[in-house]
Amino acid sequence: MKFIKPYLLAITSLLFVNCTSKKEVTSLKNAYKNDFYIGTALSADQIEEKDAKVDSLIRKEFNAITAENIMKSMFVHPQKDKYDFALTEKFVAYGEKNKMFIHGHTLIWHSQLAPWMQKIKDSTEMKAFMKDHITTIVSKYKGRIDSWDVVNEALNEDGTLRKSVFLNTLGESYLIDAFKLAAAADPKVDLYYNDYNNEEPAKRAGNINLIKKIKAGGGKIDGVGIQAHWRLESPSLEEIEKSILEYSALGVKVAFTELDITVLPNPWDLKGADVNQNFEGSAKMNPYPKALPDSIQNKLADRYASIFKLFLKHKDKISRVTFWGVYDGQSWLNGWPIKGRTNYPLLFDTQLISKKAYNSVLELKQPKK
Ligand code: 9MR
Repeated sequence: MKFIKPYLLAITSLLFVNCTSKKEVTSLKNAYKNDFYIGTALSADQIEEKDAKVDSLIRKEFNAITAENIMKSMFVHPQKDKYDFALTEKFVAYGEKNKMFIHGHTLIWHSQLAPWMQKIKDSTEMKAFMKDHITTIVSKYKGRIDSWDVVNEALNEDGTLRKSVFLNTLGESYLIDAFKLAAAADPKVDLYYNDYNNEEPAKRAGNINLIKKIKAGGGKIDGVGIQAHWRLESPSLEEIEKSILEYSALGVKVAFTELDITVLPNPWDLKGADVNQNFEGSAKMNPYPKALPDSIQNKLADRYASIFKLFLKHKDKISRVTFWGVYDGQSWLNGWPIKGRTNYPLLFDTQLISKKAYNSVLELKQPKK
């Protein structure tokens, strides 16, 4: 009997050590901890920790966070003289409490603007808005938010500048000014330009020009965000790799900021298709309302594996890979470009169970014996 206790103790502690070290590796953030941050976008409910199961999944798997909506200008700056930081406070506190990398999304974006901002017509008023908006928000979180999307989606698909309310009132100098204002408010925070499809050749060329212009004009730009709202078949790995190489050759970090992969048919691929309401409720456009067939589950897993393999190859150039949402049930892709579909773009399903794609991403760091 005398010996049983120490033996038991030794076995229990061995088990404990094993469990904790196993726990260490079986999460995305731990598996990739020496490579780049693994982030997720949080909804308002997730910021408020409304669902304990979702919350523990977030804390287990991710070490970087972006607010999916609550920091956009219409929410944070609803009236000219009124800011609402209630949810941003919770978001930043959540990241700090969980020792996560905190990314701010987004300062200057033509979309989700408050109605009062949409009415700005002249350059004096717009200049004043930009100065107040950027300075107030960035200085408030100086030293607490780690990086910012300073400008979001300023480019057209052909690489020219989008005719946004900012371009129309201020001309292209607004881009340089936005980065200057953000750097003045927090000289140490990392500043990003963020866009979708900027891995495609024409838009990429426009994005490269833009980065060069910002730098030449004396703006501080530290990184480019490739949103990565991708498909099973495209973009090609070659274009993604070229983008990583060409952007990083400019001396900026590359982040994949809103990663998800749609598995549903795209109305724009069908010639002559009218995107409007026509497809709602159509079985053709919503082929997997109940479950994803194994064949597609496997395709998704292979696609994620090849993408992460490429990311690992260039990990020295990549700062962060953030998924646009925690699990499939929450994804914006269930509502866009057609409302009411069931999509499967992320690594966790609607029940929060990890999918085959999760294993394929993890296995790249834990090769099967
Ligand atoms: O996921 C966001 C969705 O909940 C909002 O309704 C939408 C409004 O424009 O914005 C979505 O997030 C977008 C992000 O802020 C910028 N890049 C494209 C994202 C998907 O539309």
